[in-house]
Amino acid sequence: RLAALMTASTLATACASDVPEPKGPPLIPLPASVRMAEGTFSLEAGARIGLRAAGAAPVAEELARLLRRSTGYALPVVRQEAEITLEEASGRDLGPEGYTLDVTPGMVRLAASTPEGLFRGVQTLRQLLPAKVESAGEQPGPWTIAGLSIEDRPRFAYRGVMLDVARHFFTVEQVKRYIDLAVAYKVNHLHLHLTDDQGWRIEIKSWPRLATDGFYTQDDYREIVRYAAERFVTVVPEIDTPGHTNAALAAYAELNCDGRAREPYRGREVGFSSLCVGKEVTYRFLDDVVREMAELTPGPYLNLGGDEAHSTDPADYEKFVARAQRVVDKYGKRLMGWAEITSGAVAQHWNPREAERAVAAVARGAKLVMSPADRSYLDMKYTQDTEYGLDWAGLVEVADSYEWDPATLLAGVAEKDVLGVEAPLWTETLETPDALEYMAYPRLPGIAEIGWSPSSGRSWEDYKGRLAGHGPRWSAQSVNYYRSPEITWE
Ligand code: TNX
Repeated sequence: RLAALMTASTLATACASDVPEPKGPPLIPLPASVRMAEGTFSLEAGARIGLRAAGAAPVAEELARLLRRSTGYALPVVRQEAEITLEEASGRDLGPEGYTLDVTPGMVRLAASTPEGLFRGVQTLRQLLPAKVESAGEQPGPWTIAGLSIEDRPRFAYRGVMLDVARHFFTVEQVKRYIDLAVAYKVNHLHLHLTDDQGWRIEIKSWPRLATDGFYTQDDYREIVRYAAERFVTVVPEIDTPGHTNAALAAYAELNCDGRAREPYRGREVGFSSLCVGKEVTYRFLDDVVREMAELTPGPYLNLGGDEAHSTDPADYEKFVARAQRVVDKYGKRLMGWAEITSGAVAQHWNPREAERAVAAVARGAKLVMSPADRSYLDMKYTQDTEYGLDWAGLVEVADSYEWDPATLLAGVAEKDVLGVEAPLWTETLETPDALEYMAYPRLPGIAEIGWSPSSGRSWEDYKGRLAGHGPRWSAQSVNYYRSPEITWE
């Protein structure tokens, strides 16, 4: 009997047993369960994509588009069982994002309870094919996949990336590429840090002077939201308040307590700006901004920041957040913020030196998104010599960013308190897509795996072997990734 049973945990410990088990495919994130099977599937020129699931035509078309580019095959999408079939899971609920994937010599069968589950499964299928499948131009075959059977679903519901488009602005096309690269790792939230001291990057129609230079019109923003939704990614907009607001304080004099407009700011300091908590105009401003952002946001969350409000009096801070919570409620959204926020449904743990804030948020009933700066901040330098980035939370090599668990990181925070994980990318030092990619790859896939895969199956030794196989995938897409010496790249 050649077929070997491998669960996530035996995959990781395969070499410890006497019987040599076949190495699993280098998938990231590691699926909940992988069983190798006999035989090999080969994608041939005459293959079709069979669609037998309601609402999943865009998913089938997206798969076809991807495979056509590199194989050059026609790959028509047909409404019957075919060589690659996408279907509704029969008789069982795999959850909103779960899927099964069976590869046999005659057929690839992907099944899920939702189109979203099929989309996540398509990402696994991509990674089972040779790296050249990611190329933009036609490549020679063969296009084979070893027989196997996967059953998979995520550990956490929220697996996010954050992009700071305030310190440096990134265009709609650049954000789309950032989304494209991240969804391959089953990321399902894009948190956009839209405003900060250095810039206000989203058009607000009722306060037209906020965004003047390098910003998204509301139509641009809708296009990002639409593009993300097509890939089952929820956009979480962040309007940082009451600190990190110099751009607004520069645009509108009346938002300052002294009524005098601030100078535009280009530096890297934090904590020097604050909305004027005592003025009613502040709440008209907040109401207008939250209303317009809520209208633009199909997802449940509105993030109002709340971090590093060092220039806001603590009592004023509490007052401000309480009113902000009411405004967000009024427009039917759930308040999200950094761990300092004293209200809200979701708080984000970020500062390793202030873990007690995250624990306090849990005590107030919030769920946590875990983004510890010394693990998941993609703007931290890898080594002293890294050309870009900051090091206030330390140097974060690939192993450092991978070897932690959201449910055991903080005393007083358990699995049930955790909504998920996020990898934020702050852009004080990053001006180009190449720089973004250099900091995000290869760390972002590790954070995505921490959010998706069962902790029992994860180990650095196993992960670094799988990660090595992703270098050629990034090369095929011209991703400017960091060739970490911790990895023996393929
Ligand atoms: C801390 S994380 C900040 C940001 C900086 C970042 C740089 C957080 C809530 N605040 O304003 O850009 O560090 O790593």
